[in-house]
Amino acid sequence: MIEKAQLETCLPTNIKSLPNTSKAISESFEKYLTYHLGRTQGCHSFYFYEALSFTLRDRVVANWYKTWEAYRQPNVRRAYYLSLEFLMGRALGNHLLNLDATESSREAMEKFCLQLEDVESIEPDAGLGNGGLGRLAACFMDSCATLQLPVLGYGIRYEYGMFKQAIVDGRQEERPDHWLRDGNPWELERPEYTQTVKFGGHTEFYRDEHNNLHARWVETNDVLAIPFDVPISGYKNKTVNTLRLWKSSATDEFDLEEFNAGSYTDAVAAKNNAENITMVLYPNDSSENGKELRLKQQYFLASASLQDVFRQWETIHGNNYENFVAQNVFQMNDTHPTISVAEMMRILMDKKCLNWDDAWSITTKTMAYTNHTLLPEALEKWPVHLFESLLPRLLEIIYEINARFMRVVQQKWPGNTERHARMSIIEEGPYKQVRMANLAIVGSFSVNGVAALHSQLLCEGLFHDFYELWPDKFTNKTNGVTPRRWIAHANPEMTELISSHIGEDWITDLSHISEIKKLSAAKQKTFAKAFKQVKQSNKQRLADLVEQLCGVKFNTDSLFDIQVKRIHEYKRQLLNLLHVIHLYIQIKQGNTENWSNRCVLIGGKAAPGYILAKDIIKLTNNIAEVINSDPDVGDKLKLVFFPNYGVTAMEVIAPAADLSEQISTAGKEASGTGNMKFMMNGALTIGTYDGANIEIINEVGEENFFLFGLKANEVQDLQGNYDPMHYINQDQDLKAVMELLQSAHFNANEPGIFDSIIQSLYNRNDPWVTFADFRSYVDAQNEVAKTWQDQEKWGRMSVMNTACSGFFSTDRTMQDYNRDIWKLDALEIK
Ligand code: GPQ
Repeated sequence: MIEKAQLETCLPTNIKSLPNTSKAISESFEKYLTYHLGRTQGCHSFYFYEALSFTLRDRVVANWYKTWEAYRQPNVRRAYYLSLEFLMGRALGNHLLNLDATESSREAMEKFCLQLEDVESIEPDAGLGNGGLGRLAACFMDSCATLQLPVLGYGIRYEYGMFKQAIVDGRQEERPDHWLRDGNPWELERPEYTQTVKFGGHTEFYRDEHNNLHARWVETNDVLAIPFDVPISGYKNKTVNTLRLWKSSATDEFDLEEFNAGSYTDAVAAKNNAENITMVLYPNDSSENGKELRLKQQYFLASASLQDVFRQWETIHGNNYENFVAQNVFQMNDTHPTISVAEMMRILMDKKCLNWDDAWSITTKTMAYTNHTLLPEALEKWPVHLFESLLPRLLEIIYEINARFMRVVQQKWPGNTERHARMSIIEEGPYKQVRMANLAIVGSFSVNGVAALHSQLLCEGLFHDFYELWPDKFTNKTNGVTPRRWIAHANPEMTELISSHIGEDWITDLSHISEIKKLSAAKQKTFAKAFKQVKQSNKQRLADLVEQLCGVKFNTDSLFDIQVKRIHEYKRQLLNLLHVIHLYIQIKQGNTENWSNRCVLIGGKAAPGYILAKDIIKLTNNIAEVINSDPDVGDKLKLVFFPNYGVTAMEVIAPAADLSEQISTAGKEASGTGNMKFMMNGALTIGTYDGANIEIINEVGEENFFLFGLKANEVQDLQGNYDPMHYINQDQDLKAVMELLQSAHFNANEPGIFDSIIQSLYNRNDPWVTFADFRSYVDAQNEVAKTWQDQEKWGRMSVMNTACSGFFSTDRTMQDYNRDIWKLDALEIK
């Protein structure tokens, strides 16, 4: 821990910015490698990456400092993005782009006979998230810095991020992702801002000198929260925002009494409990967890972050909280950090001695909540008994919040006990549970969904009671992705092409990308031709990677048909596989007139405990094995399972896709964001009327989208009457596909291994109604194949997708949040 004593100095507070020339960069690189890292040629290549990263980090530090200074001024309103996940991916290439230092760094590396791309590829992904929700937080951070909005991210510095997926004998095996093993040049430890987080213990009441009653939480087991700051640079501006990640650590107070005399080492070892809190990311996407350690993580993040905000507030404003609401707003990323509502109340009442009403007024004017799913299994509930032992003071506060809230409900709907039970923060039952979504809604001034349909369904369904009570709380904020990472960085050739026609404004205002539609007829023609060449070259890059990872050769003249995302029944990778089997049957039967060759790529991780999802991976690999080794099939059809899909893989995959598979059961995918990355990079989408697909159709037009399947209301109407056999009996193709699957054609030596998959498809209660959409999916795929035959038409549609993707920039999303929720002023850093 850093001691408080400070020496008087006359150090300059105005840190100088460093030049970005290749000379300055190569000198700094060499100095870091030699003197700081103590390495020379022939060392492990990680040190090259580290030396270049330190060099670049030096170039953000001056602006980082200036940004902090600007945000520290009184009257600057700030937002805090609270999230258990930030799926950042790699940092180096992103800063190179933002600092406009790519070319000079490339030159600098060449002086040492190094390729910049090789150095970049050494960086491990910061995999501090599962999927869409975590990646969205990362894109938000990027856009806020580029828009110069005073937004701070608060998260957890997991020692182990999202597991690495190995495929062994066709099955997923999880390998630990020790991403910090060799050190992380992109973080700055700030032990001087360490916070203490309490667990356990009990509440004690006491009276102050004015005879007012207060509570204090005593005899707790305390854990230290140490912040590590990660710089978030804006695109070619001077803003450098901060992502502050907390690491848990034991306090230095050893409870030696608990141990026998002489058990000093045991006492020290017992401190591991504290360090465990931030050890590992829970690898479950859109599903509830219920584990004690997970609740500890959530409270740890909430408590450390809120205390940190109060610490900063008090250095400027002392104990005056009058303007706190005017200058602070917290955005909670799903229910994961929503214990913040109760923690805010605790801090304001127990620590700052405010009364309930004042504390509640501040809390409910500064908290905002984003919901990311309608799936009931993802809605977090925590057993009351867990709260009792772990967070007793917080439970008391939650009970009081609920008691007061139930009086509001009673006033609005007197005697409506069913509604009261539904809206209560406490769920009754065999054992009581705390409903985190209800706590979030009651404690926030704003609740939003992440795409138009999703927000509408929240108001009509899941949160209908609350919507009737507080209609004005609910809004929609359609997701986006950052065009810097997902076009400028991932697809440099397309970037070059677009900028050479319409300039570079589109990179910071993606609505400008539509200008490629307005080029003269002659220019459109040359543009389309070059656009196709870029796609071919990106396809080659992916084909090389696929060959290296899967040992399968993709022909770049084939249609690249891609589905990458977490493996989940609702996302219906199975529907994709049924179609692949259907194509295989067609080939075997010789129905290949006007055939469009296809390379199908499926990738994604399954939660380690989600057995059926893991079976889907195995099935994909088994089908791939049969298809890829069948000489009758050849280039007509290829299938691979892409291992260890993640952010960095997507940077190669999205630019290379011809067809983007967004085929969730309608009403189940809140938004989707992969769909947007593919669209931006010129892929056509085959998709259901779900999530942000609907808005993609609105932008690009139905004629440039392959729409199929039941609508959300039709899916709902079908529940209860769904008869899988009805579809089998009606459809010879589906029948043939299922017969082949059931004949063990793909598991000849492994009898029965796909039985649960098959059963799930035949289940009358199958919530994903896969068979119901089979016919319309295959028809849409036939349309895809037919369109592919007309390469010119495909090319036009492809350009249209890129040209119409302007709405899906997170710059637009952040402007929406800012206009309606955060109300921050952009702050130019001089
Ligand atoms: N999402 Cl609740 C996740 O990635 N993880 C989660 O735990 C929850 C949601 C996704 C959601 O499934 C996608 O449809 C969204 O596009 C994404 O969040 C971002 O909003």
